[in-house]
Amino acid sequence: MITLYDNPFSPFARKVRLALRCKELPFTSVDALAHDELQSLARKNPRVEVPVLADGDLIVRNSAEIVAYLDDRYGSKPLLPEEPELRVRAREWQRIADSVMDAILHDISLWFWPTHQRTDSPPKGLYEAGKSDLLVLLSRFENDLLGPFVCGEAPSVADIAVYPHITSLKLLGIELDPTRHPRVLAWMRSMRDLSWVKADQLHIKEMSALRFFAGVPLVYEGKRVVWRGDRIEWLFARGFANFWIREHTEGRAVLPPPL
Ligand SMILES: N[C@@H](CCC(=O)N[C@@H](CS)C(=O)NCC(=O)O)C(=O)O
Repeated sequence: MITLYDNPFSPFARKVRLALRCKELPFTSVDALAHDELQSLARKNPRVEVPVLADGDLIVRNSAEIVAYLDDRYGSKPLLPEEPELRVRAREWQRIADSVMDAILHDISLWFWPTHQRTDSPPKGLYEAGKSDLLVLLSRFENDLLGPFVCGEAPSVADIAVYPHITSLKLLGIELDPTRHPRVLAWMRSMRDLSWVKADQLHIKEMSALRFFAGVPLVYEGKRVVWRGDRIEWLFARGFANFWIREHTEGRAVLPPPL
């Protein structure tokens, strides 16, 4: 029996749910970032991060390792292509999604989160720097798409890693442009047409309604933000180190436990 320590708003958890649904593996989802689940999550993952997958007694942490494990254990509908060149491409786009797209989107979106009641404004120029870097990545993605999916005819780990990030662009006011990004838009349609992507969209919709229904007390941390390395790296590289240091000094930015 598979249990996913999950969260409806985590792009990494979404990647794993998409892998499970693509492979038609039944699973139970636990919203592990909710207050009353955090201690239990900490026992499974010392970094207190989702996703974590429990397959019977086996615990697998970190989305890329979980998807690789699912491919190793459950061969049907492999998420890594056969050819070495395509495997390089699939892994590279997964890494770009996990470490660069995620970092930028995380850093510029704090003021948009329904779980955080921030009353301040983003540091001047942060949103613009994020938008400009995301547009560079989108152009690269546009030029690199091989077919309806990143590696050609079949979806791979690259598609399920990138998709959660691209779907969040609209919320941040970043629109895909039919003249600059026609192939990315076609790829979005190919993704949305997959029955297992549709099923997961429904899951997110239902969980959001449950979590943010008027009058329901907030089940997530509302003030402190856990900052992983990649997210700090992008912020510092773009000249916003002072913002992070102030956040940390004032107790709003915390780091994952080091071990
Ligand atoms: N490298 C990890 C990253 C996972 C990650 O950053 N998870 C975030 C949610 S998107 C998390 O659980 N953060 C802890 C928190 O927000 O309390 C993976 O790929 O699984």
